[in-house]
Parts: sequence; C-alpha cells; structure tokens
Amino acid sequence: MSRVCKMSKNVREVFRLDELKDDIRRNMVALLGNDPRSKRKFSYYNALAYSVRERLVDLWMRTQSDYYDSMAKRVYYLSMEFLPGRFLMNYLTNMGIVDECREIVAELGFSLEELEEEEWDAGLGNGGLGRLASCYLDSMVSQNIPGYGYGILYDYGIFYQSIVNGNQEERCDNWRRHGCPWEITRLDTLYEVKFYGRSETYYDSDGNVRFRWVDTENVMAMPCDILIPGYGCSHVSNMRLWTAQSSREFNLSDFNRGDYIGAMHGKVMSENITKVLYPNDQFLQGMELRLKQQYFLVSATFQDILRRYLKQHTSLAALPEAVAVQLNDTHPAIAIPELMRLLMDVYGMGWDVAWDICTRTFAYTNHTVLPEALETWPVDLLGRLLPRHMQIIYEINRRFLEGVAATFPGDTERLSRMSVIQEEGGQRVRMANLAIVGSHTVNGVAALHSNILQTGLFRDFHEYYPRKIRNVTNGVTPRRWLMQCNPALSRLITQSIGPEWCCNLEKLRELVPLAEDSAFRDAWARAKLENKRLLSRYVLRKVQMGINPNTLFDMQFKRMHEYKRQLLNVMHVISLFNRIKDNPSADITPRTVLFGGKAAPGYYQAKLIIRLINEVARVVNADADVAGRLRVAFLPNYCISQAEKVVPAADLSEQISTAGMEASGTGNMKFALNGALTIGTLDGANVEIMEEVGAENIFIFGLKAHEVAEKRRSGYNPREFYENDAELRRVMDMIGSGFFSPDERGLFSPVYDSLMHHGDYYMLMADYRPYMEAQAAVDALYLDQDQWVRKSILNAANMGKFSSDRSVMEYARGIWHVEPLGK
Ligand code: GPQ
Repeated sequence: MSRVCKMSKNVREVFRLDELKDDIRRNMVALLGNDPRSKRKFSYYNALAYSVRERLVDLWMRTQSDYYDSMAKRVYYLSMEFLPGRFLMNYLTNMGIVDECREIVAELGFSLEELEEEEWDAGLGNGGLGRLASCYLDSMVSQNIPGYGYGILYDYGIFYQSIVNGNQEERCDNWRRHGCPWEITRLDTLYEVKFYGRSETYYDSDGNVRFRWVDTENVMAMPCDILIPGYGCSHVSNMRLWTAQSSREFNLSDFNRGDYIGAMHGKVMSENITKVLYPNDQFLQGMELRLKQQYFLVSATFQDILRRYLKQHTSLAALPEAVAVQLNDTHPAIAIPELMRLLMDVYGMGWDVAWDICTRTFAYTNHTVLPEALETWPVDLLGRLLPRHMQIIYEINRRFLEGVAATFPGDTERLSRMSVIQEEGGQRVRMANLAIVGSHTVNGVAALHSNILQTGLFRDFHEYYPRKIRNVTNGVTPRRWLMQCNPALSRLITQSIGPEWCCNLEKLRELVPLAEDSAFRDAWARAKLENKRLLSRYVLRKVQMGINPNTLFDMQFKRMHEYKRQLLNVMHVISLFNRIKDNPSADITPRTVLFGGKAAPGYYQAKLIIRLINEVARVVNADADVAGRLRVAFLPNYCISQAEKVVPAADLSEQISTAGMEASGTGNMKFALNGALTIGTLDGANVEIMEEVGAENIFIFGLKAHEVAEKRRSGYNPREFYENDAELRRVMDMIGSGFFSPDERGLFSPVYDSLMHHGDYYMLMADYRPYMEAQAAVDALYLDQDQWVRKSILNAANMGKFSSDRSVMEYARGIWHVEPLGK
C-alpha cells in the first residue's frame, strides 16, 4: 500500500492551513527580505507561492521513495517544449485548497485573483505540442503513473506579442527576471554534455574494435525541478528542466593562459544553449544552436535516467522493463543514437543487444504531416556537432535497409524513400525515419491523423511494420481546463452531478438529461454570461474596447498559420460587414468576433493576416451602420493565462483548418468542454468530437481530407469559385484593392495573390460558401437561445473522451506497459 497520503478528509490538517498565514509572513521576511507590512502584491504572491510549495516538497519526497521502493517502471516524457502557464492556481486546485486559501489571503488584505495575476506565465513552448506535454504530466501524476517530464529551462520563453499599428511586434519574454518561486535548482547536480570532436577507434583488452568520442567541447547541464502536484495530491511528481552552465575545466585552461576575455567568451557561448526557445511552430529552421539544444536535453536526461536506474539494477539488460521513454515529436529523437552510444561505447555492449534494448525503450509521437515541419538535418552539420552519433545513424540505416531489401527485393525506390538518409539535394538525416526505426511504437494524435500516417506519410513503414503505427487521441486536463478556469460552470456541474467528474470526465454524461430541464438551462446560461462579462472587462482593459456580453462570442485562438485559415474567418467577417452595409436594417444575429495567436517572427504571410484582422477590425468597429451588430478584436499575446479567460466565455469555437492538416487540435476540446459549439471541418480530433457530441450539435462544413487530396491530384482551380460567387468575389476584391488599407493600397496583395494566383494551397476559396452556410446556421440557432443552450450542455456533457486522463491511460497500458502505482 502506498505511503503517500491519500487526499485526507481534512485538508486543513494535511496542509497545515492554520499556519499558512504565519508562513506567508515568515517567507516575506526570511526569503524575500520584505517588510510584511508592505502591501506589495508581487511580494505577497511570492510569499504565498513559497508557502504553498513547501507544503508539497514533503509529499514529493514520499512519492519518490514510493517509486523507488516499489521499483515501479518509470515513464520519461522528453519534450523540447512544456507550456504550463501559471502554477499558483493549479497547485491550489490540485491540492483542493482554493477556498481556504482565498480566505487566508483576504485576511492579509488581498484577493486571490489579484495575487494570481502577479504571476508571469511559464511560456516554454509554442502551442499545442507543449501544452499537451503539460496536460499529460498533470494526468500522469493524478493517476499515479510514475512519470517525469524532461525539458529545457529557457531563459526566454515564447516572445511577448504586442500589436503596434495593427502589426505584430515581438518583445523578449524575460519571464524569470524577478525570480520564479516554483523552481528548485539543484546546484549540486551537474552533468557533462559533449559536442564536436571526433570518433576514434581503439582495441579493448579482448582485442575488439571499439569507439570513443574524443577532443570534445563540453558544457555542463544543471537541473531545475518544478513540482507537479496530482489532483487530490495522490502523488507529487516533477518536471526536470535543464539549464546550460559553462564547464569548469575549459575555463580554467584559458584562465591559466591568461586569456580572461577568451575564457569568458567561451563561458557565455556555452551558456547560450538554453537562452531562448525557437519561436517557430511546425517549421524547421535548421539552426546549429537548435540541434545543440536537442542533444543537450537528450544527453543530460539519459545521464539522469541511467543514474537513477543503476541505483537499483546492476545490469542495463533490463532497462526496457524499468524505463519507458516517450519522444514528443522528433525533436528529442537524437536520443536513439545517444542510447546506442552509451550502451556500446560506455557500457561495452555489442550492437544487437544494445539495439534490442533501444527499440524496446523508445516510443515516438508524431504531431504533424506538414512537410515544412518534418525535421531533417544536414549530414555535415550533424556529423560535425555529433560525429559519433552520425556514425551510429549510418549503421542503424545500413542494417535497417538490409532488412527492407530482403522483404522487398529489387524495390530501390522504396529503399530510397525509407532510408534514414535523404540523398537528393545534399545528404540529410530524416529524423522521423530514424524515430520510427528506433521505436517500438509510433502514434498519431487523432484517429484521422493516425490514419493519414498509415496510408500517406508513413505508408512504406506501415507496410513494413504493420503493427507499429497506432493512434492515441489527444486530451486535455479537466483540472486546469474546466475546474480551474471556469469556476462558475464547475460549481454548477458539481452541484448537479457531484464532484467525481474532474477525475472521471465520462461522468459528465449525467448532464445529458439535464439539458431538458429549463431551470438547469437557465443556470447554465447564467454561468456562460458571467464568464462573458469577465472577459468583456478583460478586453476593455487590454485593448480599450467595449464588447457586449449579450452578443454571440465567436472565437478563434491558436497559432497563426495559413493552414488554420484565420483568413477564412476574416472573409466571413467581411461578408457580414457587406451584408449589413447593403441592408442596414437587416435583422442579423449580433456577433463579437475575437482572434488571438502568435505568428512566428519570420512568417511573413501569417503576420500579414494579423495586420488584415486589425485593419478589418478598424473599419468594422468604426462604422455606424454596423454598431451593435458586429465587432472584431484581436487580443494581443495569446498565452495559457489568457486562454483560461477566453475559453470559458466562448459561444462559438472556430476549428476551420483545411481537412487533413491539423493533426488533432486541443483547443477544440477545451472550448467544447466549456460549452462552446464548434464550427469546424472534418479535421483532426473534430471528427471524434462530432462522433461524441452528435452531428446535430456541431457545425461541420467543407471539404473532407480525401477530397482535399483528390482535388490536389486532379487540379484545383480557385478562380472558378471567384467567378461563380459574387459575394466571394466582392470580398476578394476588397482585400486585393486596398479597401482595408487606404493609405497603402497594395498592402494585402500578397494575401489576395496567395488565393487567386498562387494556387490557394489551403483551399479557402472552395470552402468559402459551405463555411458561409454553416455560419448562417449558427446565426439562426443562436436566435433560439433555448436550443442553443441545450446544445451547449450536450457538448460539454459528451466530452468525457477528451480528458488527458484517458489518453495517458492508453499510453500507459498500450505503449509504456506501466500500471498506476498502489492499485
Ligand atoms: N503541434 Cl509538430 C504543435 O503545436 N507544434 C508542433 O511543432 C507540431 C505540432 C500541434 C499540432 O499542430 C496540433 O494539431 C496537435 O493537437 C498538437 O500538436 C498536440 O498534438
């Protein structure tokens, strides 16, 4: 039986809440050196944070010794990105002490919400991939799956976005400038990470040829832990984030030569490795520093994994029984040759034994089919930075292709498609191929996406390894994405069906009959309205714009990408504008259309669409005929803490990517879970959301994935839609002719041209009319509030499948082969 305390009936006692106030005051003085009589919110936030954290350290240590004593198999979730957002309310929610804490903080003269706002988001990721990793950590620890997140502690997370004259401007996100109370820095643990040098052969004492990696430049990795409390404090785990420190000896030698500046230069350069998160989402830039970051994560993590393993085992032969490593996309895939190197060069194993251990340890998750996102590294670059790994990759590939050639004799084209080395256009290492070959399981993140992997992108691999490629549909944690972000709705749900839903989201189904109860529907609508009011206040504060909570809140919040088609949404807005201008007295459903999302700093077209949204907003919002019926706003700096305000207030969730391009989406799940209705294409997890909520409770439109593929093959002509649809033509002409940019008429020509002259790759023109029709159905339904609210309830009620608890259990049982501890 687990020694870790099960959630006590008396949280007051377990977390010593009677002492919390005194601890906050003590930490004000002892840790922060502040006068407790000061009323600085930031100091009180910090003092509270330290006081909360120290209550968990003990539980964390007990959890770790539980894992140790039971010799449980551990899961290592390796990810270049985590997007936890703020920690304070998550700790309090998972500890179950929000209300108690609110009282204590009030006695100190603050509201909990104002202290919450003092925290800076931990933005150590770009978007969905990083947020998924954070949801999975929450679900693992909440379900007693022994797991850890391993990543990088970037000094600068995803940039801070501001909008200046309608354009995105990036500012650096110095998120730890004033310290971060959640970090536990392990100053005494340092691992050496090697780069460059060369691979040398030598003979061991038995006369066997062996390899060693010599003449390297070394950097030290120091871990920093952030605790991850499970819901109900079943267990407390951690994510371990690495930071680069210069290595001592390479400093010393330079100092001894008297080259002080040279030594400092080396120090600064080596510490640059963890300076900044690359802000590209699904776009490979191919910078050497990025590859260094990847190997830095992998090398430090494996030293830590093996150290922990070898405390309890004498031989590495049983590694796959004790360790499961999940690769979050190919970003950490260099782990495969790294483990081979460690097993062979450091622990003396032969190839076959090492390879068997390796392939039973790794599993790989693919998150995209976009070709520009698939990682390939030039052989020269990889070979220079990691010469021994390059050798190992060649050998992995040689043996792999031998196997393929034996199964498909004479099929040289297949060999060149499947090769880990791409030959055309200069040799490059295909990281996805390496990850597939070196893993026992590969998964996509939604049923449609996994299917596309099997039949499209990884078809050859699926034929060769018929059981390797599988599906695990993504999920989101109901703790942060309902309980914490939407107290009004959570309260109502708990009052109606009890509190179990937050650990067993399928329970929400008990809300289905309540959709027929008019008193419940009223309460549901009131909760939504309350959230819309809160958001309206936030919007007023952020962009000085008043929005009316009684209008339909239509939301598209996600990274800016052409395939996500924010432009299609803008085209709908322009069409509504024209309809109102043509007929100012028309009876239309009043809407507030809100956008948010960052564009990669070098992604010209995405930035231009941000500008277009802002220029359309300027025109629409200033027009007297439109007033009260249509408003448009772009909220700057979309991030986790903003999502927590936006998601609960949405009526309509825009999930309108070109079918076949969005691997899963997770925003779609968050919005529907909070009672928004979805307008979307049959893409990613939208397909499964439709299956769960019922086709009558979602607005599906547009081309299907196979139709998109078919149209691309048979020749797609966007102009045909322009010529046959007067309303579309007018929209395009307004964009192209400078209607929204009177001072710079050609400003939006590239937007116009991409659709009209460059093939409209994402098929907006084809989907415009079906989208307009779906939006008309939205308008009509919204006028019937009774029906709308009924559907809103049915959406939330049927979202049980999309809990990350379910996803994590599928990984645990089907891929990691671990069971929850103490069960
Ligand atoms: N995703 Cl490859 C990212 O956020 N960043 C990436 O670099 C890659 C994928 C997203 C993907 O676009 C979404 O459809 C998924 O829901 C999400 O990963 C999590 O799987």
